[in-house]
Amino acid sequence: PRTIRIAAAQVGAVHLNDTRQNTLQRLICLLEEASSKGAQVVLFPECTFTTFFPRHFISDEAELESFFEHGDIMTADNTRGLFDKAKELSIDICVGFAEATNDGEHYNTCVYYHAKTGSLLSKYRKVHLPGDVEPFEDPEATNQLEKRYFKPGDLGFKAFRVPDLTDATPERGEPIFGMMICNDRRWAEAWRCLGLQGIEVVFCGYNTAGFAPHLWGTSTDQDPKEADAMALFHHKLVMQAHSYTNSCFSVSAARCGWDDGKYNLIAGSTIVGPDGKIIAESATNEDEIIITDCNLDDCRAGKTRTFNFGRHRRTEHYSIITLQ
Ligand code: CDT
Repeated sequence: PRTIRIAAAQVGAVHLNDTRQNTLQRLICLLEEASSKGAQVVLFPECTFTTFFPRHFISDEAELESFFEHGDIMTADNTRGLFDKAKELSIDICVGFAEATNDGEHYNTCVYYHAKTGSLLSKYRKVHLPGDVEPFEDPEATNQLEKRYFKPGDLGFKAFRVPDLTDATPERGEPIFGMMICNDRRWAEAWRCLGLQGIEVVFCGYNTAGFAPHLWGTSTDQDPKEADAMALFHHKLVMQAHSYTNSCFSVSAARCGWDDGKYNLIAGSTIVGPDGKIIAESATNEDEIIITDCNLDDCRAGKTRTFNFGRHRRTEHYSIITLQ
């Protein structure tokens, strides 16, 4: 069988003043724990290496740049330790980070690192950037300034094959993986772009505010408990529904907990099967590994029957989706 042991590394609170070395060390510990449990691939969250800085209005350019990764993510001082450890343990990792390019552009990015070859097999830049360009007037509001700090991703939704994880069979080939980042998971279009490429596992790291009344705008968002439960419900709803309608596994990893004791991010890291059921789920809002075996052949039933795209889709009615 084409079975892969996949883990999500949930990362608890990361405060504004936490040192990068301390955060990096926590990520390495999580990777070691996943390795001791036999993981072959580990997903880390969105913007893994720092606190989720888009909640803050940062006007000082140098301070803002300090949250971004510059240069080669595999060898830069602030991030190298995780990639070196992945190589040492022979585990592939998918990890999110704030990317500053040599041309001075900024993206919300993740990469898939293939341990055996020590190389990046794929890079994805977040397409759906939530939030605003301008901060809220209320100084107490939690901002989501992704539209200010990042450019929309320019790499599309590209599935990719990953060697060395399973014994490839001639008729199925190597596993087909794809990546999205946080808000992307709410968009059926993102999933379908991957689904149409025969995706078998979708990886998605996230930072989702549990209580941020200015952001969500729903009737439940004034009560912190209700708001948190609703955000968690919507997270699971989209992961389960879209895994089902694209007949694929999905893995999600939260950056969660109370950053600075003040900003609540939901937990709820999950691994979902192609039938839409949750197979593994985090139990805390702290650093935690969830892990399970995924038999990719379980994707076949959906892909050949109910969601056989070639037989059942009616593309003549879908053109409205790509009109402006
Ligand atoms: N990081 C990220 O994309 N967070 C968003 C928050 C929504 S803003 C209302 C999310 O979709 O989870």
